[in-house]
Amino acid sequence: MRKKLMFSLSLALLLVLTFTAGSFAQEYTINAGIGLNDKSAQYKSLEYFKKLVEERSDGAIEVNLYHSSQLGDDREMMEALQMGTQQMTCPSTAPIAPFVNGFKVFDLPFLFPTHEAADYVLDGPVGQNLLKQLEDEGIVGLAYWENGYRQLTNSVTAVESPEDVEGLKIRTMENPMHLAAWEEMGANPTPMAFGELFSAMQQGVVDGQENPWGTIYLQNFYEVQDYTTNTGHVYSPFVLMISKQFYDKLPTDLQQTVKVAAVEAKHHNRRTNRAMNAEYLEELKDVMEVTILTPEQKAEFQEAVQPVYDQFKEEIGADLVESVQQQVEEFQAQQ
Ligand code: KDG
Repeated sequence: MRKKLMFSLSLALLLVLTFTAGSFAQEYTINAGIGLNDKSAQYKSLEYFKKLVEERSDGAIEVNLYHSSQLGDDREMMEALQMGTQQMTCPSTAPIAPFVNGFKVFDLPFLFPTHEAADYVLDGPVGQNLLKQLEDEGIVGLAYWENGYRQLTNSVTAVESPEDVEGLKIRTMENPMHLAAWEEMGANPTPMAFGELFSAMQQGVVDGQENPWGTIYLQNFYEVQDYTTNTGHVYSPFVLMISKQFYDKLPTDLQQTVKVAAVEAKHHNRRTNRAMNAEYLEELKDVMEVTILTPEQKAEFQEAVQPVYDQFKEEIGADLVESVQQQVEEFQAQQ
């Protein structure tokens, strides 16, 4: 009798344990999509994020990764986050500007002199305040990751000065300041989603584009572009973001798990991305004609795009532009 009771109790315990474990397993699914491919630093850091979140949530959160615009372009994915049909994405700040106007500030040309100055501003009050503003749009901004300094490529000519850019058809991200900067240099810019870019270059719809070295190499742009120049005309941050609808449904401890992992993966991302950009510039020297500008030549580009500041200062908000510039100066002074 006693044996029978013990057996029934053990069975009941087993059932309870199985049920509880089952109910914790994979309760939430994060589908995360990006435009770059699975060799990018962005994807590698998402893999790192996935590992952290799945381990620390004991499998309660499953993270599925989609690269190469499989879930859509940056704008479409942000809209999906708003609707709650996709949970996570990581666009450049440029296509975020139509959602939160203040994000325009980071795409001003030659704003950040160094990676570290960018980190200082993005991780500081101005950057964090802009992330917060995404919440009114149904999106939670988790952390700034890094796309990096953008460099020009084209299939027509070696570019050493803004005059060489004259008349080139350049694809830009969907952002008015990127368009304006290339117009100031005399190019013929056209906005386009990232997923359409390779074939547009292949078919000669555009002559060139601009992206960090890692992207130029890993997306095989050198197959359809002969020339590249280290214009470094803009530092492009990424924002790792999650659907507010989804995030609000997570219990507080799991929200914390996601948030902490996003920030840890930010460090992984900045480190990996910087190493990759340096490494792939060297690789590109074997497959493209690489022009490295002297500081004087670079200054000519900087001067050519200066009117963009006056053109957009009011639209962005003069206070915001000035506070970013002040913080950059503050950082430089501490060095
Ligand atoms: O995954 C990020 C891409 O979708 C995109 O933001 C990359 O810099 C980019 C571009 O040129 O569109």
